[in-house]
Amino acid sequence: MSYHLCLEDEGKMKLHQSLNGRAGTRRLMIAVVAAGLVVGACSSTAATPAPATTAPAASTPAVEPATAAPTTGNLSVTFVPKNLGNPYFDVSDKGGEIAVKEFGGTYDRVAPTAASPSGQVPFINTLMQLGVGAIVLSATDPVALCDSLNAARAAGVKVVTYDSDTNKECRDIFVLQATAEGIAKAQVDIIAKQIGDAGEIAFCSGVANAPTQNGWIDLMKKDIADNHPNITVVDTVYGDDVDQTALDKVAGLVQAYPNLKGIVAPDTVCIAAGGRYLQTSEKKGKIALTGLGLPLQMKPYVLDGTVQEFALWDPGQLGYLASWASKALIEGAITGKEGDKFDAGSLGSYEVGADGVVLLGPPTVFDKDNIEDFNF
Ligand code: RAM
Repeated sequence: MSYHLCLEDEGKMKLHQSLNGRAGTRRLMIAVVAAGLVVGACSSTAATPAPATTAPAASTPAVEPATAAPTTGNLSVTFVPKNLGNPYFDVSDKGGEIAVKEFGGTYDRVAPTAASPSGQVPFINTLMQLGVGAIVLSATDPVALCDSLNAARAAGVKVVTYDSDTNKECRDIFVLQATAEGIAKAQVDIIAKQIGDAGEIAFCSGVANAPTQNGWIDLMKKDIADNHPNITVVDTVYGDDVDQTALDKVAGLVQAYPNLKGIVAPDTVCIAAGGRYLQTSEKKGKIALTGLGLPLQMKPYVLDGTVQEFALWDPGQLGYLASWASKALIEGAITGKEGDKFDAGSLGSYEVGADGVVLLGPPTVFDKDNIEDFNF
């Protein structure tokens, strides 16, 4: 079996730097070759995602684990977002990098170009072999990454999920952006207000198996069923966190449902693509678009009236908090149990809640009055 490990230039360079900077380099390179992994430049056809639930067996390199030694003090933190090229993760991971620099650790970032579990697994396995101190990961699937993550944890790597969680047995801590109920309610309230609490709506999300986004969609459907009897959800589509795919999915919704009143995109990629589509469409102002977006990306659509309101937390703070959580785990200051407290730099002190969840804070709603106040 052969897998192509597709890294953008920056990720490729950094991974090579890490490889070259460590004693285990030679062993790892051999392992990568032995496992059939090809580390190379990205092309549009390079990453061929396997079925979502299939973790590639070949990605467990046959070498002795790089870290039998305790990880205390190994402040090398590598972020693994769902994919590269997603502006949301550029912002969140920049926050993570700032934190790592503040506490004097080493920051790295690697991810597949296409958001999928089969894309993330080889990176997790490689990072385990490198013996990083912590992996900070946004999960594309709740279970498909678990074998790799738990192997890494058994080898001494701390695992923090941020943005999108795995099952709780597969990580030490999940840094949650805002409560699922709060995120879901904010979006339903906005769409209900904008369409007069009646009519057809559809969801446009990112990756089909993304646990956190699917949780929000379930909560939104329940809220609509319970509290908004005149709103009908006609469809849910997935843009895979790829701008062009998301744009095509929005166009498809508009064509398929002539009476569509609203689109809720709990996904920064799809709401931005939706704004771009509607901006020049005859449906501008007729189909309400809301969801979760980055203020800088959404600003043109808000200022020209394509979009009235949407929500989000500060992704930079999310990454920042996740890095500080990983530091506390690496140093053994916390284990991830409920009640554990840790220092999060300029964000202050945080406490671990039930199921190893650390909550960042409430989401913000953006409109034309405040959109220019934000720089992410
Ligand atoms: C996209 C990603 C991310 C999600 C945001 C809202 O950028 O899918 O995981 O949290 O949208």
